[in-house]
Amino acid sequence: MPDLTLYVDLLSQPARSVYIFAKANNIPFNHHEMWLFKGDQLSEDYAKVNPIRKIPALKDGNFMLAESIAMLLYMANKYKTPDHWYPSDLQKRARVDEYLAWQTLNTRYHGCKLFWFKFMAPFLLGRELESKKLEAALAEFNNTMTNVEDHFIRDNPFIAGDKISIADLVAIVEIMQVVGSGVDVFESRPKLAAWKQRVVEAIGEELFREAHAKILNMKEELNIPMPPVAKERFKSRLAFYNC
Ligand SMILES: N[C@@H](CCC(=O)N[C@@H](CS)C(=O)NCC(=O)O)C(=O)O
Repeated sequence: MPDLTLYVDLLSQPARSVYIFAKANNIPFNHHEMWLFKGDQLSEDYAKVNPIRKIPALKDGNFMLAESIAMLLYMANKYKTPDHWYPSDLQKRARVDEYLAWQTLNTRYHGCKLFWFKFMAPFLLGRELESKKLEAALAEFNNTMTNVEDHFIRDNPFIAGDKISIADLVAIVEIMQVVGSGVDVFESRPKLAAWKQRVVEAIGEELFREAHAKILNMKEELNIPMPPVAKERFKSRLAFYNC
């Protein structure tokens, strides 16, 4: 059995990034399936792996790690993955670092907010959110996508230049979360759509499809009863996004 275990639910965008990275690089790992909507992240057993109780988590022997970006860099370093994922070239690496620093309060935050507005909040509250709120969240996300195109992709095939890096992987899983909530992000953005196609080809179409099957089929998830403890946990997040 491999030493490395990844605790993932492919509904989660950070979980998809570590899963895709490990698979695309043929890194051997135990796939520990977690179920966010059932509240697996709240169990005492999981708290021993990740006391922050968020998904994903990485365990390598006795070493435990939270935070997907740290996991991606750990795997890139430990398994000496091809240089393009986290380039040794100073300025290319700085481009990757720039996106990884920026995305937290931009693609990740605004993408998650839209996902919560379009999907989680109606499910938890039993009603749609006011259209004004939705429009504002959509505008913020659109502004973020313009920054991704104009500042991060520019005229390059990928964020760090000619080849895919961790930055592209983190960006695509974040954007696909919004696609999963029913927004056609690529429709009026040919530059972003062309970049997405290059990212999918670099990752491999089959792996990309497999990793995104769950998020692109979100409605199925809602047919599974959510235990009260998980429902309360998610309801407590509504205020974070100002739903
Ligand atoms: N910054 C963390 C975010 C982890 C995170 O927020 N995970 C969410 C799913 S996307 C989660 O576990 N939520 C469940 C909960 O809060 O109970 C990372 O990149 O790993």
